Amino acid sequence: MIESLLQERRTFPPPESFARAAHIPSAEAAAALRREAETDPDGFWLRQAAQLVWRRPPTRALDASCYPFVRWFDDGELNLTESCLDRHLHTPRRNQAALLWEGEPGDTRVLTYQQLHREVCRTANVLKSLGVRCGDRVVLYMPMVPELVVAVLACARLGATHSVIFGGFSAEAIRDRILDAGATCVITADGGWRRGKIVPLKQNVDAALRHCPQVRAVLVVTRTGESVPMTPGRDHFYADLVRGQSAVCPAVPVPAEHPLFILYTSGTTGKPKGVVHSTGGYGTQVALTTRWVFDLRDGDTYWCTADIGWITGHSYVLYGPLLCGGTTLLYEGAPDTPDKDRFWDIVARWGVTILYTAPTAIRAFMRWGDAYPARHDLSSLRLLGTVGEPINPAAWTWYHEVIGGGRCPIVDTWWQTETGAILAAPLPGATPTKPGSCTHPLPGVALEVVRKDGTRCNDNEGGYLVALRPWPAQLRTVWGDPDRYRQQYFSDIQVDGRPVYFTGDGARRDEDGYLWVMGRVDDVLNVAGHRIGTAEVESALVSHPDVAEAAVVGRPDELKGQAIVAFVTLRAGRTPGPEMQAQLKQHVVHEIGALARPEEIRFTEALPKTRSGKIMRRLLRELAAGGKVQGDVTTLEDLSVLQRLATSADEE
Ligand code: 7RM
Repeated sequence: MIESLLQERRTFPPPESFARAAHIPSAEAAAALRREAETDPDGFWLRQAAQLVWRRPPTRALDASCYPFVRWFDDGELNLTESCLDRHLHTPRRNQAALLWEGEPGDTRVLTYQQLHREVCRTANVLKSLGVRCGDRVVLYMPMVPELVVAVLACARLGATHSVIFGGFSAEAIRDRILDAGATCVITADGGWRRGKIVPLKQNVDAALRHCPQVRAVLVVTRTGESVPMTPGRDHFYADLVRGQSAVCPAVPVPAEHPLFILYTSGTTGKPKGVVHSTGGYGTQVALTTRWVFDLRDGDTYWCTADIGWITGHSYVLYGPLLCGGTTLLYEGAPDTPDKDRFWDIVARWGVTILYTAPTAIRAFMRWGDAYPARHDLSSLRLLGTVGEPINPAAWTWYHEVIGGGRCPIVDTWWQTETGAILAAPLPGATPTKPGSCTHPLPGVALEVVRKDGTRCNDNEGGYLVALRPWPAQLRTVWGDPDRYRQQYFSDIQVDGRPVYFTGDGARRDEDGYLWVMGRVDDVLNVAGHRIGTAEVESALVSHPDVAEAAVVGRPDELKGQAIVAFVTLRAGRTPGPEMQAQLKQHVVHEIGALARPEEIRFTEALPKTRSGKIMRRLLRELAAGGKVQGDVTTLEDLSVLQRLATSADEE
């Protein structure tokens, strides 16, 4: 059992004006959907699937005969790019913006649905000319430019499985992923812009390819114009090949279960874990959740700030909004370039109506201060979203007030690379929100909080977050390693004698049925026999007006089993020191109780994060225990953070 100590009691009902126009406009409408999904799940999901364009519509929903390996819409055939693009070509939407793009230097581009369709077809023809066929794997290592969206869709057009590697990864990481996927073609760029500097993408690809003889072709998009070495016969400039290509390219229909993409995510071992997503099930649930959770509609300017190298970018920058016929904004660069108001400048200039970002970014904005958003008119915003980590109520409140002007619902969306689509979130026109809770599983989704033995937890009893039933967008396997799929996700917990999907997260449900994710169970603290989730102690620390961000870990302690060590980043202009340490310890005691009192508080300029912005508590745990960091640090975003943390500890 994981004890739950912190209680947030405020609730925020959907604003009436928002609810009136929403796709799901009331609690009654939401309840009706839940009932429909519970009483006839197959019918429910088949009706949702019918929102896509199928060459052969499916007649079956779930096939669990090889559970935990599952199939959805098994007898259907489709090409997902027809749902994203072709369906709009004979409607007025063809002249609507599909993509709004802004580069870090300030250059911009807009592509209508018709233009995007043409570019995708031309690029698909280029790939075809390079020998790419249905079922091949293509690796993409690119900056956030329109050509990345085009390249992803061009692969899907041909039935080639794409694997996007985030532009911050090293040559070694690219090599491992190319080899694991067995990719034969790589699409990259000469470079990309990040904080005014060029990221040497092509150079990294060249280094990776020294060990990947099966890669026959490299396509290089020109972004920075820097000269890059080209290997004759293997490397081609995109501009040279796309010139003269036909803007017609028939979409290749594939079975619903065809792998649309592989996305690598860090595992506990060094070997990359290739999460495999399907076409029909993934497309169905991503489209559905975009409509339900973001309430996306005509006229919206939708901005999800994630990089397409992450699942959030796949599902909610690219596929979700395009499947809904929406307008999606892409920004290439950093949030503090040229200044710390870049995001607010973008929101104001493009008139962004829906903004979806991560708690780590929100906490950075809080830390930078209110003056930056205050410079801009943010009144176009109507809905805010968050994803990636538990959001501390303090950061939620800041987001709600300072960015949302108190008028925008916030959707706290819980999901994973493996789930493909959002599984728990408020329906913004129907669900009252509580700061820090992702509220309820979406209709049709069976998330539950259980004990190690599979029995259901009581209200407010912390436990393990599991999915009792399969869902259409779930991962199908780990690429090339089905045993790892079963072992990793289905071997920890059984409910009624049947293995269920374990998310790796700890959570509780409160007395109103609201879900509170308490962090990864690997990170759970154990103080004097009390198992405490990291999220609650961190949340208490961040609710102090001087704290911007906090991460807590356990350090082995003879007396208590573990003692809590807190790593704290202060807001701009606050002074670290013994007095602040005492104050913060007292604050936690006041907010939670003496058992959560940090034994030690360490101030730091920055916390170690993954490249997608999640705090890496494992590294802090090793530091707190007094040792050197031994484990794998390849997913760390900024190595110097670790060095600085290590030196600050030495100085104490
Ligand atoms: C989309 C994404 C997944 C892990 C997940 C959680 C944490 C994500 C929330 C959250 C609390 C949220 N995919 N997480 N969203 N925790 N509230 N709304 O982030 O595969 O990279 O990470 O992220 O621990 O298991 S991911």
